[in-house]
Amino acid sequence: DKQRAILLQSSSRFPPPPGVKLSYGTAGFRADASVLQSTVFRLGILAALRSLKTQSVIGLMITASHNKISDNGVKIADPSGGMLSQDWEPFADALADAPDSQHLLQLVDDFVKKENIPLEGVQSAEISLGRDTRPTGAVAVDMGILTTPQLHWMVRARNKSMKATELEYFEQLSNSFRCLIDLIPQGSAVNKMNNKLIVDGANGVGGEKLELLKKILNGLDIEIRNSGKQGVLNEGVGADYVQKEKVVPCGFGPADVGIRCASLDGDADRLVYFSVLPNANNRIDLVDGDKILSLFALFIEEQLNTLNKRDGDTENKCYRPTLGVVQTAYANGASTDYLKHSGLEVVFTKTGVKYLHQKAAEYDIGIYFEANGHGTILFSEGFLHWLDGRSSELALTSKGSGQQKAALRLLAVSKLINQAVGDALSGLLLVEAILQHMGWSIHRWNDLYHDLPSRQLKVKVVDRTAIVTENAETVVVSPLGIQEAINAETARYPRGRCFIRPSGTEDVVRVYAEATTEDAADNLANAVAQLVD
Ligand code: 16G
Ligand code: ZN
Repeated sequence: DKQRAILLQSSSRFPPPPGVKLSYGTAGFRADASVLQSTVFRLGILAALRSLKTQSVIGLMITASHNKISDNGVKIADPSGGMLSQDWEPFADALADAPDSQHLLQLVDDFVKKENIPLEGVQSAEISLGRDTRPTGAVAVDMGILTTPQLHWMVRARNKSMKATELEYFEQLSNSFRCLIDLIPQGSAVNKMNNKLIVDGANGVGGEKLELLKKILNGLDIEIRNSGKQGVLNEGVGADYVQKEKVVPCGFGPADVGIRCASLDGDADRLVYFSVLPNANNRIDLVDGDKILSLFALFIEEQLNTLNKRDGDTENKCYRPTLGVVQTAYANGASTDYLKHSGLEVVFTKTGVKYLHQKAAEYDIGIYFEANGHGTILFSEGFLHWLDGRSSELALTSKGSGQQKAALRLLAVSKLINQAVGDALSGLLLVEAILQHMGWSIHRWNDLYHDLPSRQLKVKVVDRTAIVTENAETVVVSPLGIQEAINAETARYPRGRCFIRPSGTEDVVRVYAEATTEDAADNLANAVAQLVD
């Protein structure tokens, strides 16, 4: 009863703003920061209940990622470090929408009963709280300013009884990066002249953290721009801007032609690379998430092949782990063709990290990326266990062999790459290590395949939920007739591909079109946008 009274009293201090209905979408709750107070308070309650239910540490991250500075958002990290289990999302929606404290209390009471959540006599709830650099993110007791992936990483580490401070995070990244660099075959080091990397920090938390990480890194020449001291978060900078507009971010220009550049988003869970085109009015060659995915897949395949090379006489301890690549409909068709031609298994899910992550977790090694630059590589416990054993064995029987090195590389990748969510900082280090390993420039990497021209549009509609899709958002099933019209339009273009979907983060319907020329992609997108209007 005392707890009930406290809940009633404290929640009445944060009444929901009238007329605002929020839902726990693709990336948690996200809206203009001014309407989020009660939502954040209420999601705090959910986090505590989730912690009690799972008897684990739960994460709460305050960020609106690449969205404008006046927005904010809040989302939960589950014990694994992944996204909140989807079967709790309806409860999150109900909590956020409860009209007053009484209803809120009732909801909590019912849910505690239904889910059988232990409230007393056991371990108390523990929440790790993180925030990005937004001015509206201030909270009393927290883990301080973090990137979103750092918070997810820490939650995961805590629940594995590992140390989980920022220092451990940085050390794990720099040690495993060092390990990959030390394992580079002699003679393939990239020309030192081309070794420089310039990073756009989106005026957010990622640039600040990279400055810290850089201090303990060897073997990388990084210059960081837009690290938040002057410019405005995500304004004319950052991975979302660079990927969508295909121009240089603020602070970059003609002087950077020929240099490898990368861009993070506002909370550093997205990463894209680019190079500035000469004499092209600040246009860039974009190296997006699909190409990062392709680079990772290629490297992993190479290591697996080396590891499993038959060495003649001995009975080989071969273990073919399942390897899967996960994309969404936004993946450029040329990337999918390239991956399939390389013999990889490619599967598709709906847009949103939680869907890709879940799918990737079905493989021993699951690599996922959205074209926008969010992605990571997941390793199954079973495979890592086998790999550990195999690697120790090889250290005894054939130390220094190609096989042993391949095993060590895969182990290092599993430590470097964030197993909880896509992480721009760890992704960046892996890209850099692989480029050095291959001896590749950004141009050689970009030449793996050539993107088909594509166009994205958004259409404002009265009710975007009227559009219902299936098949990883590639087919509209309602309203009837639209898909037939899209098909007819698409058929007019060689290699045409087009789909529409309701956005999960904005009140719009998105249109994506792809074809063999810029004009064709534009025309197809425009024609289909008309159908939606
Ligand atoms: C969110 C998602 C991102 C997705 C984007 C699509 C997470 C952490 N982020 O930013 O994966 O690409 O939404 O936005 O899940 P849209 O639904 O508005 O197109
Ligand atoms: Zn983000």
